[in-house]
Amino acid sequence: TAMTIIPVSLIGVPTDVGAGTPGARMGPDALRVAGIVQAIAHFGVEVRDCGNLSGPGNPDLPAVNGFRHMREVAAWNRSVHDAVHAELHAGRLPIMLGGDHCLAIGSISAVARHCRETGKSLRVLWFDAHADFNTASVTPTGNIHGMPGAFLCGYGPSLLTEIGGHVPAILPQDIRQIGIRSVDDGEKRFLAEIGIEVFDMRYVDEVGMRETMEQALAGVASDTHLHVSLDVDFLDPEIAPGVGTTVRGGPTYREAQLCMEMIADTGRLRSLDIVELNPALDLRNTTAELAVDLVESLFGKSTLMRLHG
Ligand code: EXY
Ligand code: MN
Ligand code: MN
Ligand code: MN
Repeated sequence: TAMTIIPVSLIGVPTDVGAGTPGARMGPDALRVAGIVQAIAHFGVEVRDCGNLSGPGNPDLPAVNGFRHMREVAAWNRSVHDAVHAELHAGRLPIMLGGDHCLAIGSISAVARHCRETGKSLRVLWFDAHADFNTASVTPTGNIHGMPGAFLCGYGPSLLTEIGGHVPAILPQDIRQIGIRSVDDGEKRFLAEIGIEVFDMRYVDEVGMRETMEQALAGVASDTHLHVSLDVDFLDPEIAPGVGTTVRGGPTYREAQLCMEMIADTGRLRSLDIVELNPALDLRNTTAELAVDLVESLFGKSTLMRLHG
């Protein structure tokens, strides 16, 4: 199996301007306290903690034209885009320490731009309880962390769709969503209309996580840049209480580990978002520690030296 030997850069993104419940701004430090640097360095990978990006605070304002905090979200994501693009250029593997899921607008648009420049194909694995594909006209909340998928596919105001310099940043066929179990009505229609491949919890229940991940990874090749966007609300709230938008019926500890182990086996992981961790809602930092466990598996923790096969 291919182990990742690419040097890693940790980028703290202490935003919660895209979320309905504040607290994710404390996520980056909770992940550091849970030992994310040491956990990755353990595998012989060079790790640089770039510290936290800065951006606007959370003004906690109501929605305007269907969006809460659009300008603040755009400001954060311009910084995220530039930081991610710079690390990819330097040949490094950027890991976003979030922060709410709006940060995927900047990270994935930078990844897509880099793929365009280097002739790589892109596969985004979106692990989440939610689809995050709302638009201004259908969102029930105006919270932008429920919309990044739509902006990345080119649907939305130019302030948020043009951050990577190319509209759309990505195509629906670049994405696979895993673990989904809470989708709004208008969002459901939109997902079907543009053809997003969704492996929802019903599907995981019916075919199992191994088959689900084999399908989600199908077509990943030696020229593929694999981006993982890991929303910790993907996990069952019994094991991951430290998130603002829990939804019952998520993957177990082992199902989630299997996802990460199968990604490690591809050797194609090149960028990662860890988002929506809310330390104000966590119990003794257990959700942060769980996220670090999953990162260890992404870097090959569970890979044994096999005698056969
Ligand atoms: N679909 C709901 C909304 O748009 O408000 C909830 C979105 C939660 C988004 C979290 C981060 O994944
Ligand atoms: Mn570039
Ligand atoms: Mn979510
Ligand atoms: Mn999300």
